[in-house]
Amino acid sequence: MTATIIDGKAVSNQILEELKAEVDLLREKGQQPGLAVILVGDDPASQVYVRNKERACKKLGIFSSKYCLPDTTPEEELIQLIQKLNRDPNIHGILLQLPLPQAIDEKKVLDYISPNKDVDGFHPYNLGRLLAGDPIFLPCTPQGVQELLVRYQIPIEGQNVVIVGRSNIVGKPLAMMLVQKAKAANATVSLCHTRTKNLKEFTSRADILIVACGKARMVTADLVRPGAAVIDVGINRIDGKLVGDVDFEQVSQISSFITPVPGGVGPMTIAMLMKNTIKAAKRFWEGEATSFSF
Ligand code: BQF
Repeated sequence: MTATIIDGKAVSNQILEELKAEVDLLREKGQQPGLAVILVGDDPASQVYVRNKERACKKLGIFSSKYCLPDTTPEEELIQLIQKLNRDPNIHGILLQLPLPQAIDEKKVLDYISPNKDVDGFHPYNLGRLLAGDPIFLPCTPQGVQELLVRYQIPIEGQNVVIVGRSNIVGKPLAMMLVQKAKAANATVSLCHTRTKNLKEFTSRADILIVACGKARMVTADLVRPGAAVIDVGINRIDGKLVGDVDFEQVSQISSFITPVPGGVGPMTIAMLMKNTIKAAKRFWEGEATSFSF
């Protein structure tokens, strides 16, 4: 079997079109969603990601303001900026680009973003809502993966989904989303990681194999069940070239579906961020944003 290549760029462009129509409608009502993007330090990959996000905002007509802070920024100053943006009625989403410089306590700072403006879905409140089966803001990359499966009509319900990688940003929330009693879910999920005993025993039984382990080309064809759908979340730079966590050349020979890197999950992450930002703005205008005392 040779795989259908999942065109994440095309799907994301289609979603951005759909979202643009929504933003246009809001504009007629005099409303414009706003996203604040905070970049601390000068990590080149982060600069690319921030540029992608700003470009998407511009394309849709979402207001965006970028805050570039030096990597020597004291934690206290970053927290003050977040608190100012929490109060700003023209800002509906706050995106703190990760990773942060070593000296800053990422978890501590993320806790200051109002759950109402947490368009990355990283605040413990939003993670808790997901765990409780009543999510508000879902993390962008897991949401992008789920959306790709849906748009390519890859069955999820009752399927064996195996996720390799247990990060708080991808693996863990995605496992929770796909195991949920909900649409585009109801899967049997295995969450594998660096301490998994006999990884192949799991991956070779996957109907849907999702890889987000951060190791270039780690998943080779011998780990994959022929006919499985393979979603590669990895982004690794290897001598100037972007490669995923899946050995694309090998695995695309035997899988039913596969996402390329670049052009697979990556563009979907950006589209889901735009979706969350519009949702945050609508919740604000419709008075659905909750009052928090933390
Ligand atoms: C593509 C990210 C690791 C750590 C922090 C399009 C993006 C990437 C790839 C992008 C990512 C990855 C983002 C492609 C945002 C996805 O064409 O394949 C877009 O901009 N991403 C991020 O903000 O932080 C990260 C990966």
